[in-house]
Amino acid sequence: MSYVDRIIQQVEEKDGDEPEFLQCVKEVLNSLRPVVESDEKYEKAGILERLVEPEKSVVFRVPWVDDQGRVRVNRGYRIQFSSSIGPYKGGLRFQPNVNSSVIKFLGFEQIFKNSLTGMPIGGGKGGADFDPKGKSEAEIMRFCQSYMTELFRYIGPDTDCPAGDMGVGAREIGYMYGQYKRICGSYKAGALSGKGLSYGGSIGRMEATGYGAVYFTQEYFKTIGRQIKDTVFAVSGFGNVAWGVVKKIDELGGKVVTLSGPDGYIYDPDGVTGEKIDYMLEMRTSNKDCVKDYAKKFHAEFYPGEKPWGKVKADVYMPCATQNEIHEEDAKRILEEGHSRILIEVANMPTTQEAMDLLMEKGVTVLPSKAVNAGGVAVSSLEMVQNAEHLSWKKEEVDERLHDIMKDIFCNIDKAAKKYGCPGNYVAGANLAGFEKVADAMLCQGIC
Ligand code: 2IT
Repeated sequence: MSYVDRIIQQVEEKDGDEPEFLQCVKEVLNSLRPVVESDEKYEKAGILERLVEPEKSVVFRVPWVDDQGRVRVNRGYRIQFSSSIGPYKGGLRFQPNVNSSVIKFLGFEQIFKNSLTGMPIGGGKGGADFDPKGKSEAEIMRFCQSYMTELFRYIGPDTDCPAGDMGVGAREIGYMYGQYKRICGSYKAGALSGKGLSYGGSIGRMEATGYGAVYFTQEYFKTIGRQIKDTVFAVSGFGNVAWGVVKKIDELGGKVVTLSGPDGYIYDPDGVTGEKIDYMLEMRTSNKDCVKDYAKKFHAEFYPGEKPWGKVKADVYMPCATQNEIHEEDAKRILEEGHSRILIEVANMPTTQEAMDLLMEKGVTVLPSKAVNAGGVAVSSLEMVQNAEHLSWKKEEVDERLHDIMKDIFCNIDKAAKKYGCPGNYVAGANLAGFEKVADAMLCQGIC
């Protein structure tokens, strides 16, 4: 049995009850065959068996009191997956469907994504099965404070630096940072990123994931002679990531015609522009978790319970909502609709393996999320740099560095795909390029 097959089998046996984790381990390991099976040094050093096992993971109780005085308890997580190339780095997700499988898949992805940024950051992820929907401001603050009261002992500027993810934005980071500072008794700004601009945050962090995704898209477009301004995009989601994507596409003259939420999708053939973009932020902070209100306010079409894949005419599909939102039947519909041949993943792992295999087999170009959305964590890392320097950079400086990082990522994954004999397969290219640096660091540092 080959090295890759042996490790996949081992993960199936040990972690077979964690479907999302198993899904992303299989995707990554299968594409690493050309490198790990070409030289026995990887197997000798146990690189893969070490990579699939988190260095440390903590699960903890998060007790808090709701506005009615009732005691509530949620489950908190922090998985510190790999510190081979730097301190653990990765977001916190507050969502009811958070469990150890979801956090482990996100943490595993983060190892390779962070490596692709070229910054010295390891991989980690955390969160809680807390549902921000319908919670009051005071409840959110109490929850964040309680969460940090346990998390604080595991993080720090040189240890582990969490940031936001779904359900965790600037407001939540603010409450968590306040509690962290209080417990520590010192101002360690680099222990959290995504902070507000008045207390150590980086300008441009809020936009970074979305802007980075569009800069990345521009690099790919150069290879096929396309421009953002002549392109119609179908986007899903309406949160922070979708917002940044829509804002940058609009600025560059392109058109976004859909947004989605758990309640369905909206189709706005005039394009999401101007005040409609600002309204996306209002929808997120309202904690209602739906997009129907957009359709009402701006006279757009609303399709309850549906997703836009293959249902609207667009040149490019850009899932920005959550994992596994494009299933095999969506992929079939995209192929039948026949207009779009480009899928740009922005959410983490938005495509199921079956859908991905089908689309790629039929020649659809897939740009993988761990490369496309790396701009978010890249600017988080720039925030850590600014915090270490006790300085704040100007908008132009952050934006220029983000732009350069995204260009480099595209160039590196394209090169890796060619080097290992799968030109144009950006999914494999991203895994291979991300892996190279991490594996090299592991080989240098001995068995640890
Ligand atoms: O998925 C991601 O890369 C994030 N949620 C951002 C992580 C970070 O540390 O900025």
